[in-house]
Amino acid sequence: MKVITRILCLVAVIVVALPLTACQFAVTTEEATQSEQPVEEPAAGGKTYSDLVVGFAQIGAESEWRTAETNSIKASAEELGVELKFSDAQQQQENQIKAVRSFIAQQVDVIGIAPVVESGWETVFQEAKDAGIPIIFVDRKAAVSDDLYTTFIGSDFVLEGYNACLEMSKLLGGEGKIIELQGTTGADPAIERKEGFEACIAKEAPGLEILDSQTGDFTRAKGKEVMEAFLKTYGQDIDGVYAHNDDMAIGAIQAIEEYGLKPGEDIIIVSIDGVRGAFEAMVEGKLNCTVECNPLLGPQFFEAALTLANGGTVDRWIKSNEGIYCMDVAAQELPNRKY
Ligand code: GZL
Repeated sequence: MKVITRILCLVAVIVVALPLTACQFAVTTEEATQSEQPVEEPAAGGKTYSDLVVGFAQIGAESEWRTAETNSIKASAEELGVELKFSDAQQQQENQIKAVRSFIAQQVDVIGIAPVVESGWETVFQEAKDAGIPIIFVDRKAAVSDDLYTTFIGSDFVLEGYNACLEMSKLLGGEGKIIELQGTTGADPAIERKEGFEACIAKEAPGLEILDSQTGDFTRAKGKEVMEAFLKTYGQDIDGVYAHNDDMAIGAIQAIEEYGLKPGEDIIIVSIDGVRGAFEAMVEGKLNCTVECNPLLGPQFFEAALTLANGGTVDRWIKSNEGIYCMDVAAQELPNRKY
C-alpha cells in the first residue's frame, strides 16, 4: 500500500476513532464519575430488623385512635422481629422524658416518640443527639430545632382541620354557629387542626362562626363534659360541633342526646380520626363526617428506624395519605376499616 494511502488510512482511522474515543472518553468520564462515586455500601453494621433495638415513648391510651397506633407499633415489632422497648406515659410529658432518658441509658438504636405537647423537649432530645441516637416523631411533632430529630411520620393536621370545615360548611349550607372541641392543649394536632379550620372559614366558609372553643383533651369523657356545659350556655343556638377527634365527638353525641336533641340532625357533627366508633356513629345517623387520620404507622416507623440505624437518611416528613368519610358511605366502609 502506498505511503500516502497509509497516511490517509491512518488519518481516517484517527478521525473515525476520535469521536468514539471522545464518546468513550465521555463514557469513560461518566464511568469514572460513577466509579468515583462511592457505591452505596450498607453502612457499617448492616443491621437487619432482628438486630434492631428501638424505644418508643407513647403518650398514653386516651383515645381509640391512640390504642390503634400502639397496636400497630407493637404488632409491627413482633412481625419484624424488632426488640421494642415501649413506655406509656399516661399523657404526662415528664413520663415521656423519663422514658427517653431510659432508652438512652439502654443505648437503643433509635427512639420514637409521639410528643404529648410541642414544647419542653430541647434538653432531653439534645441528650439523645449527644448519645448518637436518632429521634423519630411519630404522629405528633415537637417544636425543636431540625438537628434534634430526623423525621416526622404523620398527617397534615392543618389540612385535616381545613377539610373538616369544608364538610361542615357543606352540611350547614354555608351558614352556622359552631362549637369547637379542641384536642390536648399545646399538642401539635390540636394547634394545627384549629388553625386549618379557621383558615378555611377565612378563605371559603365566611358564614361559619365559632361560638366557643375549649379543650376536651382528646377523650370521650372530657368531650362529653365540655359539650354538656356548652349546651347549658348556648342550647339550640348550636348548629354544629367540630371535634378535633372522634372520641370527643362521641362524648358530645352522648351529651346532645341527654340534652334532648338529635345528634347528626339537630346538631351537625364533624370530627377527625376515622376510628371504628365514628363509623358506627355515622351508621346510626349520629355523626355526619369524619376526616381520616391514619394511626397505623408501625411499618413506616420501623422502616425509617432501620434506615437510620444503618446510617441512611429518610425524608423529613413521611406523610400519611387519608380520606374523608361521611354518613352516606359509612355502612359500606365499616367492614373495610382496619382500626
Ligand atoms: C393525631 C393524634 C391524635 C388523634 C387523637 O396524630 O396525635 O391524638 O387525633 C389522639 O385521637 O388522641
